[in-house]
Amino acid sequence: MVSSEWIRIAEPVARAIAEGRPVVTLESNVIAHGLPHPINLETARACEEAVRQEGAVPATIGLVDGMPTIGLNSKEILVFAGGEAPNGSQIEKVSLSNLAAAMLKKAWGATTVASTMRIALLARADDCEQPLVFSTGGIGGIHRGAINSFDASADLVALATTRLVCVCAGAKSVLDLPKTRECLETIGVPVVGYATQEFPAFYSRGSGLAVDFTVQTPDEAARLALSHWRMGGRGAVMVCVPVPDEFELPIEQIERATLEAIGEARRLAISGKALTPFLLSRIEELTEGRSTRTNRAVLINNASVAARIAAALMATVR
Ligand code: PSU
Ligand code: MN
Repeated sequence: MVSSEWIRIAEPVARAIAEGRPVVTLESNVIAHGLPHPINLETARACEEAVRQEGAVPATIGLVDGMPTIGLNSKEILVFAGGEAPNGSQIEKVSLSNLAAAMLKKAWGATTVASTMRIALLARADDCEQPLVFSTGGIGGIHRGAINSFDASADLVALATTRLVCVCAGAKSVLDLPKTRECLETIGVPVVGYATQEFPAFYSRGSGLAVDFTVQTPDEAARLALSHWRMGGRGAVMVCVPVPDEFELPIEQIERATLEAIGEARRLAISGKALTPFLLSRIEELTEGRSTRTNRAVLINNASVAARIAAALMATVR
């Protein structure tokens, strides 16, 4: 374990980076707050395994006793999956605005797309430009009703400012996808379709919205990302991988569950940070677990594609 006063990097991760081998970073919020127990634990392990299968090193990121940790060990992942810190308190959802506070409080923090990506960049030495890859299910974005609530995920801010490849199945379909898509364009994030022309809708393969560019191989994705950064791009490149066919859920079915969950959230006055976890868990119940099965497949498939892109990036920059 490579540690400083404010960061811990697991040995295999530090070594891979020093030797220029591919690494895939993964978030912990989806483990603690995105999937039900015990599928969350099994999925977290399966994602790491998928990364290893493709010859890359997985690095799941979270806050352990306030310490940003790049490469959680299996005991730590078990704690995140249980949702409860060793002192008995609930594991907090940590994004950009509460990261520093969670560190000072020495909290166990489940990091979102935004905070995970930010911490991921700290895995490298100051002078190291090694390209990094991050993999998740669906990014956060502009919530439905944002016109009144102003609820837009800090994931968008992180995507605009964090230079790595973000592999995902588009944005979570509980969001306002057209507005999220517009926002990605505004902030200059290339939205790349992995063997698709459409911006995926997370549980479903298509949304009717277009991507900026379609790649067919990890190598093409790597070249697009490097070209974006060479032209001064300072943010992420989003590589959108549609859910594998056999796990796709019909968009009407998900939409029905989503509208019902959103209605309930409104009646219960659930908003802000609590909204996304609430919607995901209600949709899980309303679809009798089908959404979870699909979410799991998306996460594992994305981790595997991310590992191949990481390998292609390393081969290209070498
Ligand atoms: N996508 C999923 N499951 C999740 C999330 C996204 O399939 O649990 C989580 C991610 O951690 C993402 C967060 O960063 O939701 C966004 O939350 P918010 O909308 O509150 O920013
Ligand atoms: Mn929000």
